[in-house]
Amino acid sequence: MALIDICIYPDPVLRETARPVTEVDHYLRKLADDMAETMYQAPGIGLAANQVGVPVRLVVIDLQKEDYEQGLITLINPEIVAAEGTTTFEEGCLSVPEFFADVKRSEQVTVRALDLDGKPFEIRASGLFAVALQHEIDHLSGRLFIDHINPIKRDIFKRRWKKKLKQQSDPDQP
Ligand code: K1U
Ligand code: ZN
Repeated sequence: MALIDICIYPDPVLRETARPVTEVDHYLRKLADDMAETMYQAPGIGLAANQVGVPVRLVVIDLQKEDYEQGLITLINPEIVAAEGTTTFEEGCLSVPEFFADVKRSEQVTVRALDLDGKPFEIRASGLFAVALQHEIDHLSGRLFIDHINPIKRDIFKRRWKKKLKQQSDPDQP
């Protein structure tokens, strides 16, 4: 297994629509393994392939540390096939480090996907599991959690982010 660099906002790959997986082969399994290791090391509870610079429809999630029964789950070509209710959760993103904001999403979702053997499966999730699934599936459409926050907060975020990036590239600037 190997660690992969996580792409940071505003990297354009984060805005790409990921292409569907057509073959579950050795390369895809290796990418899923490396993504899981990268997610654990970050640490995070999920990771989408766009975030490691590969725009394909592949997601890993592990919520065991958050007291969920659900351990590592790999989802290939995931699709939300049903959604119910609404919930608000303070989200973060490994591609937007150190920024957190409340996001309103569906409270329960049913997701259909393929596993690493290419076999279809369906999961019904609620709470943080449902939030994480929606957050990761959004990544595959080039959508970030900051796209869901109110426009005033988003403008403040964008201004602060620009300043932070400028400071990182030229630490002597005031
Ligand atoms: O996609 C990502 O960037 C991963 C992201 C997933 C996520 C977090 C919170 C709500 C929805 C989706 C993260 O894992 S950010 C890190 C984080 O929230 C966390 C890290 C360790 C333990 C618990 C949470
Ligand atoms: Zn994210």
